[in-house]
Amino acid sequence: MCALAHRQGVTMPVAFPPQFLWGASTAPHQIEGNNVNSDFWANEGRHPGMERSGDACDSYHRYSEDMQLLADAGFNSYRFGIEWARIEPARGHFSNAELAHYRRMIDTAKELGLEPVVTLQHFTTPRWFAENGGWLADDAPQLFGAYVERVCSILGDVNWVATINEPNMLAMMASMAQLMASAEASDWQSPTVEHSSNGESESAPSRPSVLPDPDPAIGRRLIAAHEIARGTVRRLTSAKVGWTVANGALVARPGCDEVLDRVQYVREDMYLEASRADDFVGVQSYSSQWVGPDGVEPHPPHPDNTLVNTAYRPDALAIAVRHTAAVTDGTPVLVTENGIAVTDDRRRIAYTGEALKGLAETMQDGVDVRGYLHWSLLDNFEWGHWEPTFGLVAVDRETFVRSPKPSLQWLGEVARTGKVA
Ligand code: IFM
Repeated sequence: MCALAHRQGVTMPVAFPPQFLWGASTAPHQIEGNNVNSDFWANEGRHPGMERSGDACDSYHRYSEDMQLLADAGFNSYRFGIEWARIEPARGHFSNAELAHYRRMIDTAKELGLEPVVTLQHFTTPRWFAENGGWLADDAPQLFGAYVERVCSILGDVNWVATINEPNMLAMMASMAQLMASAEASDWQSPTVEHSSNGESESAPSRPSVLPDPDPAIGRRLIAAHEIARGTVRRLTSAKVGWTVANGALVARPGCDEVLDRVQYVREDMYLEASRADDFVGVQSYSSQWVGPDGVEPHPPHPDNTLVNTAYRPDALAIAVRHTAAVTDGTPVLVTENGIAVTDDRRRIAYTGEALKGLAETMQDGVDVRGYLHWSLLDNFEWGHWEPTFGLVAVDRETFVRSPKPSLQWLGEVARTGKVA
């Protein structure tokens, strides 16, 4: 698979291959609404500054409208998640009605010509699982495995399954939860909103440092859970199976290579190494950060910073893809998230165009990239905040009316033609 055709020494224009997956990604808790049996729902509103998900985008009921928008614009894929807290709202009690709901979503995607990329766990777990000790409980991998086994009953003809979304962020969220618990009255710190800014966000307060490292003990537990789930998906379906890893596109300052290696191992590489035996690895990248003598440096304040206080770095995707390919020893890459939280949609188009050109260059250099799924289809619940808008489509949170932004048509055109203008 190569993005660039070479004929008799002549370089043809950059183009993505015809079978390339073009889509957008979502996560159940962020768009469905009323995920009342989940651990995140139970904690919403507990901290000053933390907003509730509530009805979210009501995609639980409006998923076909959402998928239709994608299909009409020219995309051929949709990544969405199955919510464990709905499938197994009480330990050992599995809901056939909810399994049927997600099966209808798979059918709808297929009918519309959208290849479903299905995530089995995206940050949230059932409340009972959290009360059982969460991912650190001895039986956590087996409990996840039991859920995955049930879900496989509806995945027979699904070709792409991601077991766990951003296990490294999940493990980092556990470190953050400990910090938050020791400062109960402190302002809510979303795991996906960086601390420092003077960019677009006026409501995000300045905070002193970068996000904490993921807890490696939880990381090892998640790897065990992933391996059980991978085996189950392979046994019961014919899907390609992998997981999706958050990639900070970290770059060493001169003389700081050893610090980078140390930091990158605990933040990313232990999870990427676990992808070596997978059928694909999901790359999720938004921005890039320097690593100096003291570790990861905060995003520098800059007027171009995004609504989640990250630097405007469309080159991050190519850095992330190259690093992932190197650490996984060539596991096929699916870009499962890339995007930008901005109010000005022209900046989303500019950012995505640059990111895609960088992605094409990685493919010219031989990286096996199978698709690009933009984060996100809809403006959605950004883990305690509604202000950061990542969507190709705006959503009125009172009426749930969807309003496509110009970026939806623009990226749909890229999908249809395989070319970035
Ligand atoms: O919204 C999140 C998503 O849930 C996981 N990856 C990063 C996104 C943007 O912050």
